[in-house]
Amino acid sequence: MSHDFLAQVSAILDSKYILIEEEEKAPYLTDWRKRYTGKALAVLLPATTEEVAAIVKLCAVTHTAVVPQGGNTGFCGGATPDSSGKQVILNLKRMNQIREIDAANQTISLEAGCILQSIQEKSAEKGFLFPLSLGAEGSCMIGGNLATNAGGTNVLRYGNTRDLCLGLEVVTASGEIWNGMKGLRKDNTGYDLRDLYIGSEGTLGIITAAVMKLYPLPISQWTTLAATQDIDSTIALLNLFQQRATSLLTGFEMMTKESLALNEKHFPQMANPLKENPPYTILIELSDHESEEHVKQLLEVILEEAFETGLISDAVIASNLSQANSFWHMREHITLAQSQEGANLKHDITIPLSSLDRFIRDTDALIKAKYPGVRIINFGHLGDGNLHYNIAPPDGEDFKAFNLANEKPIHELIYGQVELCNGSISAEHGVGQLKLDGLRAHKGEVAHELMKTLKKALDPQNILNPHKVVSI
Ligand code: FAD
Ligand code: 2HG
Ligand code: ZN
Repeated sequence: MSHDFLAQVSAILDSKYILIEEEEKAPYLTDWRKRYTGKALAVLLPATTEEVAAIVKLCAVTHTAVVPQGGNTGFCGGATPDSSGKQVILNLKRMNQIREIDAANQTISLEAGCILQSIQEKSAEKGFLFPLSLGAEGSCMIGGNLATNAGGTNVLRYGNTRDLCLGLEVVTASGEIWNGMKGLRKDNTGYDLRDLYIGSEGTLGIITAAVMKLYPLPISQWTTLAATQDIDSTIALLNLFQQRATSLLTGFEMMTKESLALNEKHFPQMANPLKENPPYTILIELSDHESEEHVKQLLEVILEEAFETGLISDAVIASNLSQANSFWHMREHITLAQSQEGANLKHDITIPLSSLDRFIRDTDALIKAKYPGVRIINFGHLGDGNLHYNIAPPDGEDFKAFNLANEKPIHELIYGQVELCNGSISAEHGVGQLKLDGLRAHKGEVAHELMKTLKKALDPQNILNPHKVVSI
């Protein structure tokens, strides 16, 4: 069967785009965190939608499972094949053309393999903002962003990837091409297929192209770091900014003292500019389409009010772009500092803002009581109620042994608290293979069964990224 597949796929792709040697395949077989390594019959590199369709048709005929892959920066092992060596990876990096920037419609039509940063740059050249922004933007691809419904640092103002998408082109499990490339802001013609494919992590179809929204470029951006002493004043600070700055508030990120201490350990040049690394450091960004002065004055007035009411004890406003960038780098480097430290246990969760204080207080207390000395590396997109509530073993303890013994009960404890607060066990990173069991346990019976029904209907042979998200 596998020889059949390889023989037939060479009629679709030039042999240099069919990787079968171990050393050629290796870079595609392990995820970014090096948590999962799989095997693959081949890594396929198509350049057109028609090639993708022909490959998936062949997969359907030969019952070959296919694992779609973009930049391979995902955190849930969704783009890593299993260990059978029978699955093929379909990496879309050669599909990297921008098809059109429609200035009047404020949209960009582009192929799935476009790298996020290059989309931002190309949009800016035409005077537009493409607001999706995340730490992996130099290598993740829009197809992967759509497949995971990625979030990032601008969700507060512009929404997540789903909110930015107007149309899709998808290759279905039988190898047909669905052309939904419409740049419409209204289209109520029955079930929303676009929304079904977004966030489906390659389990329902292969996204080959998309129409995404563009926005006017802001003319001025002001970034500040502010110190808070506890989570209650942090939420109150967010509410103050939401009330006073309304839609000019484009970023509200939270970093705990422990997160920034870890950063400083691995990247000493990234020391917190606030005095004495406070319990919570908040990165706030305002963006404006009016004058520089307007937004700066607004920021100063709000910070003054926050000082006077005791919500913050210290603040630094970035005086230029390079200082603003250094604040953002500090925030983005926490993930890198964690991976240098060791394989921490990640919990990408959302909690309603009104329950965040309870969640943090209760969960911190439970974790500290049960696992004395563990490090809680808690940071995230606070404006969205999205915490990266990550756990590392006590300083000096072996990560591997700690994780082996404690991973499951720690996940259970944290996800139990998430459930008590009516939150979600995956805010923005998706499910992949990492949270397959978690989804089964926490999504709710009815929702889980409906998801399985959809999977069976759209991929009856179970060839699209099997055993990711849901198992059927
Ligand atoms: P991949 O990792 O290649 O794939 C992810 C999933 O999508 C897999 O299940 C894969 O099978 C599927 N897939 C990929 N392409 C397609 C396609 N064309 N059609 C169908 N399915 C497809 N994520 C956030 O949400 N917010 C963040 O702030 C954030 N920050 C990060 C910072 C760092 C340093 C890193 C390394 C990662 C971060 N991530 C973040 C996670 C990751 O970057 C996102 O999940 C991103 O959207 C994945 O894109 P990718 O192209 O790398 O996809
Ligand atoms: C971020 O917000 C990413 O920086 C990564 O989503 C989070 O490392 C993490 O857990
Ligand atoms: Zn994040």
